[in-house]
Order: sequence, then structure tokens, then C-alpha cells
Amino acid sequence: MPFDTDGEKTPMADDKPTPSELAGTDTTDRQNRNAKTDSLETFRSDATGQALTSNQGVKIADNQNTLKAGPRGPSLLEDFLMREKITHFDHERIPERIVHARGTAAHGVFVSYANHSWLTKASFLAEAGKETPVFVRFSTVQGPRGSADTVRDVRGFATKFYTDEGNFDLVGNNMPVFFIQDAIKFPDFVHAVKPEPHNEIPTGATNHDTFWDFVSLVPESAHMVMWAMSDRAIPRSYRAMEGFGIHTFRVIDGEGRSRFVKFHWKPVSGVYSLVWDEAQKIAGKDPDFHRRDLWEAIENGDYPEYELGVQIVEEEGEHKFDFDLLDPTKIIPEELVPVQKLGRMTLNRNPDNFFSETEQSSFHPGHIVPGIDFSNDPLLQGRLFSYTDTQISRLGGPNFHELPINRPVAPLHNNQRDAMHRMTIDKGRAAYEPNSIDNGWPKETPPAAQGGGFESYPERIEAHKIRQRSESFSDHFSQATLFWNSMSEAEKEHIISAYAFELSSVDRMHIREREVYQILANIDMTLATRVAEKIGVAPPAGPTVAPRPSQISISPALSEANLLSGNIKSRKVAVMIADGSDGQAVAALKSALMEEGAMTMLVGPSAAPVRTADGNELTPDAPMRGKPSIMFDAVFVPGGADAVQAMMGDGEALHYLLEAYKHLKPIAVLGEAKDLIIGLKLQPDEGLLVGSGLDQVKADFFAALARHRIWAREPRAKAIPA
Ligand code: HDD
Repeated sequence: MPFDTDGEKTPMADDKPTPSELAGTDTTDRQNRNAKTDSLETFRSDATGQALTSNQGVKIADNQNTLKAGPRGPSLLEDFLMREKITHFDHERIPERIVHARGTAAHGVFVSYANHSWLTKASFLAEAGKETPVFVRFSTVQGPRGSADTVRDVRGFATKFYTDEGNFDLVGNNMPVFFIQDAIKFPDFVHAVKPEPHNEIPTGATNHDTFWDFVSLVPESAHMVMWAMSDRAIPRSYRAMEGFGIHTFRVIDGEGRSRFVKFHWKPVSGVYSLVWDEAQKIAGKDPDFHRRDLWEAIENGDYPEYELGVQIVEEEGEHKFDFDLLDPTKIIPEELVPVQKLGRMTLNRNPDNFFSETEQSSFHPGHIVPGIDFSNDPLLQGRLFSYTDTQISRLGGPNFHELPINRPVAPLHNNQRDAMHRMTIDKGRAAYEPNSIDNGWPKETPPAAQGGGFESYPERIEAHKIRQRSESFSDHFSQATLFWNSMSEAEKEHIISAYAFELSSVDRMHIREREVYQILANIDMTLATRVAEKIGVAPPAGPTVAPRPSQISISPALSEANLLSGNIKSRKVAVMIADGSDGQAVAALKSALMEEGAMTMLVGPSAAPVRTADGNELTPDAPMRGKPSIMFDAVFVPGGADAVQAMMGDGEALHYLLEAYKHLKPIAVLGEAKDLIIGLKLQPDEGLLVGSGLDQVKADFFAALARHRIWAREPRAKAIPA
């Protein structure tokens, strides 16, 4: 009988698992199965009730002690169990992704709204109600695997559709444009944005000399940098952001007709963001903020949903815009070409194992299916090379497509063979084609309107082989200006503050000046002047590039102010409680919010239960310190004289409210809790609501929650020292 060091008996493999042990292992009986998650079942392993073994399946009798020459003697090399365990451990880490290293993912399903075969022969869009399994990975770009979620950065939004005609990967971002126009510049851009080479600072951020040196020298980045300095770079959650395929793609119908499209993901819960001070604080208090939100939403059955849409441009319309469709630094304004919704994606199942599924998932913009094809966007064309190449070093060879998460649900057969970590056992004698030994199998499938083999769109090309950028790619500022003009006043202030914050960290004065004079002055003079005065740079004299006429000057679809869902589903409200709180008001709020799909969390002075005014016990979900107001969308304080009295003398409780106020959140206080607002000298406004009972404040509180922030409060909130 093995004993551990305390002499306790360790459980044996033939001991039956207790019911509570079984309750803790939920991994295989999750709901929301689909063809892909079922295919993963073969690879899932559940150790409940099983013997501990070596990798060779030998049962282990003692996992506590190395084999030694006597209890105090040297360890013996022959201890194959110790050697196997340590060797495997020594090699547990694989290289992280060179970009987008920090990420998290979920399984889900895509459902087509209709038969879209008039647009594309892609089978996953061919029928109303057709379901296709998906796996989606969200990420930041700059930081390493362990960096914080809420940094100012672009977010990756990569979707793998496991269609019945093979995998289609839509590898996009939460911003519709990119920093550069040609893939050959990508290594330069990434070297500039990554932490500086001498001290590896900053992590997950762009407030450093090399980034601003590069972007101020590369005007094609101007439009994307505007997005990166906007609220889009600090999303409230992964389900509160849009996704974009960015490049113009082609879609091909059953008759071979091609159209250009841009892909969009529209979140059903609307688009809304953090505020900068909050984002920075969350990075310290909960670096896993976005990861946790996605995980918990799915575990709670509050499934994130996104609609897939396309902007469609007929072949004949390719040149009708004042920008080039092939230029990835340009959007097609939605006012010129509206987004047509094709279907809905629901993320409804968390992975069982982060490494096996999320970390080993590998996406590739070159994974397309019949009915979808590339355009000549030079950024897209370069990406088509990079993604397989990077997986070969990241995942150790060319067989990464065999990893369970990457395997298509469509059958796969070809004559590719061998290489590191081959898992498939190919039968047959002829690994070549044509062959007669295996009767010619596997055989080609001719293209067809449905179920056919892939055929590239036969675009006619007649050109000289040259290294040259098209003249039609030369306007770098019009759409940056369009973005600026489309922002609300609050959003404009945030953009000015973001540039000022970032450029203030740039040591070299000539880089600050170049960004203001050569870039910002060509976008908007107010923007340039306001930033200049905050970073110690003389105001610019004027633009250096003549503005170009633009088809539209404002695009409302670009402003988050117009992208809220109008409801409060999934919003989180902190309820501050202490001994003596009005428990009935707490219960009433909780059920009112639940009716609207929102949720509450009780925060107390500690994790210990409090006694309500009517003598009941309420257990906080977290102490205030563990769940500060930065983690919520709104704060509610019920009445109760004793509770309010205690909060008045508790710096943490006062800070809780001040911070929520500063971050422009809806706050509702009832009864005696009014004294907190008076004590803190806060002015009631459309989102700071005071009432004697819930009925009095409920409608305004919920309306403020749906608007997400009280922007009108922002000038006053600046005076708050939170
Ligand atoms: Fe990329 C990863 C998105 C340009 C080279 N990229 C990567 C991921 C996303 C994007 C979301 C993470 C996928 C995942 O979750 O595993 N990349 C984009 C978008 C771009 C873009 C939207 C422009 C429109 N990327 C781009 C260029 C190159 C790369 C121009 C190279 C020439 N990207 C890579 C890569 C990565 C990658 C090095 C790193 C890890 C990986 O591929 O799998 O190959």
C-alpha cells in the first residue's frame, strides 16, 4: 500500500470515485454537441476512476518517490517513470504565436438565414437553417501569451467553419482596415510594434518610440492608427465588438459568376467599450477579464451571438469608388454599400482543454471552400504564404492539420505522407496519382455548382512583372478623416487623449513632431492641434497633403454611439451590501434585471454573509476588493440606515462609488444611500439616480444601462480623484 510523506493512504485506482468527485468532472457530458465536437470525442480523455499510468500504459504504484539506492542514497538512472515524467514536462511549452499570442476560444454553431446560392455556391450558405460547426479564437495582437486582456490593441477574430465541403477560416480583426498595404512590410511593422529589443518594454502596448517611429514614417497606417486610438481598441468584452474580414474577397455562384465581398461580424449585443482609465486598472486587477467574461457567459448559457454579413460589389462596380477595393487600408462605407446579413453564429460551448483546442488551433486565410476565392489585395496574397509556414515551426511540422481541433469534418484523402507526428494510418500501396495499383484512388472531383472540386476563379491577368504600388493606393488620409468626422464628441475626446497618452511616452521629440505634422495635420487640424498642445509640440501650420474629394464625409455606422443594441441583456450590475441593507430591494432588483437578461453580483465588505435590515442572511458573491466597480456596467446601493452608515466610514465603499461615477457608469441609490451621494458631493444626473424605492428609479436606471455610459457626465467626472 503506497503512502505519501505524511503517512496517509493515497487512493487506489480500484477505489470507486465518489459522487462529488464525479460531479467535478463535467468535461464529456456538456450539451451543445455538433459534428465537430462529436469528432473530438474520440480524442477526449477522462481520468475519473482510472489508474495512474505511464505513457506506455503501465500502472504506477508510487508517484511520490524517485527510485533510489536506499532511502537516503543517490537516485537511479533506471527510473523510467521519473525520467518519462520529467522529460515530458521539460518539453511542455511550444512557441507562442508571433502575433496574436494572447487569446481564448469557444465552440459554436453557424446557422444560415437562407439559401444564398444566388451569391455563392459555398455549401454552408446554401440552405435556410443549415448548421455548420465553428471554432472561434479571439486575441490581442502585441502582447505575449500571459499578457493582460484589456490593453489598447487590435483584437483578432478568427473563425473556423467546419463546413461539409472543408474548412473555411475567416481570419479577421475587430477593425475593418490594416496598418500596411503590402505583406512584405509585415515583419517591419511587427518588429516596430513589439516590445523594444533592448529592454522588452512595453508589454501589450504601443506607447513607445519604435511603434510611433514606424507609423509616423508610413502614412498608409494613418487610418488604422485612428481606429487603434479609438474606443474600438478597448472593447468591453469579446461579445461587444464587431469582426471584419478586412480584405475584399470574391464569392462565386453555381454558374461561375463572381462578385466582390467584404465580410462583417455584427455582435447581437451591440458594440460598446471600456474607458481608458478602467481598461488600465482592469489589466492589473483581472488580466483575464475578457477571457473570463466569454467563459462565464457560455457556462451561464448566455451565449454570445454574431451575425455574419457581406457588402457585395458586382464585378462591373470594381472601380466605382474613390478608393481601391484591393487596398486593405480602406473600408467600403456602409452608407454606400449596406451589409446584408447571411446568418448567425452562436458560441455555446467552452473548450475542454485550453492547450489542445485553443492553443493548437491554427487558422489560415488561405483555407477557403468552393464558392469563395481571393482578390489580388497584396496584403491578403502575402498572408496566404505566412500562415502555414508559421504553424510548421509553432506546431512542429506539416501535420498540424491532423490535430483534433484542426481536422475538417469533411473527409480528407490525398497522397501527402509522413513527416513529424503523423497520426493517420494510410492504407493502400500507391501514394501518388495517377496510379493503377489502388485503382486511381483518391480521385479528382470536377468543379460543379454543388459538391464539386475547388476551382480558382479564372480572372484574366495581363501585366508586367514589377515591384510597384498602384497609384490607386496613394490616398492615405481621406478615410482617416472620414473616421474622425463620424465620431461623437465623446469619442473624439477619447481619440485626442489616446494620441496624447501614447505620444507622451515617446522619448524622441522628432517622432512626436513627425506624427503631428506629417500625419495628424493631414487628418484633421483640430485633432492635430489638440494633441500637439498636450505633448509639448508646437501647433502644426497646416496639412502637408492636399485633401481629396470624398464620396461621403460622415459614416454613422463607424460610431459606437450608433451601435448599441438598445437592451441590457448580459450587462452586469454590482449591488453593494453591508449589515443592515434593505434585502427586499436587493431581491427586487435582481429579479427585474434577470427578466431583461442582465445579472447582479452582490459585493460586501468581505466575503462573509451580512444580515439584512429584516434579519435575513445575504452572502456576498465577492468582497468589494475582489470585484471592484471596474468589472461591472453599473452599481446599485439599496437603502438601510446601518449599512449606509458603515459605508460612509469605509474608504473602499466610497472609492467603489467614486470610481463608478468617474467611469461614467449608471448608479442607483435608494433610501438612506442618498447620503453617500451627498457625502461624496456627487451631482445626480441622467445616470446617477436617487429614489426611495426601486420603482422610482428602475426605468431610468435600465435606460442608462442600455446607453452604457453617461457621456454628459464626462467633463464633471474629470474632477473626481478616483
Ligand atoms: Fe495575421 C495570426 C489576423 C495580416 C501573419 N493574424 C493572426 C491571427 C489573426 C490575424 C486573427 C490569429 C489567429 C489565431 O487566433 O490563431 N493578420 C490578421 C489580419 C490581417 C493580418 C486581419 C490583415 C488584414 N498576418 C497578416 C500579415 C501576415 C500575417 C500581412 C504576414 C505576412 N498572422 C500572421 C502569422 C500568424 C498570424 C505570423 C501568427 C500566428 C499564426 O499566424 O497562426 O502567420
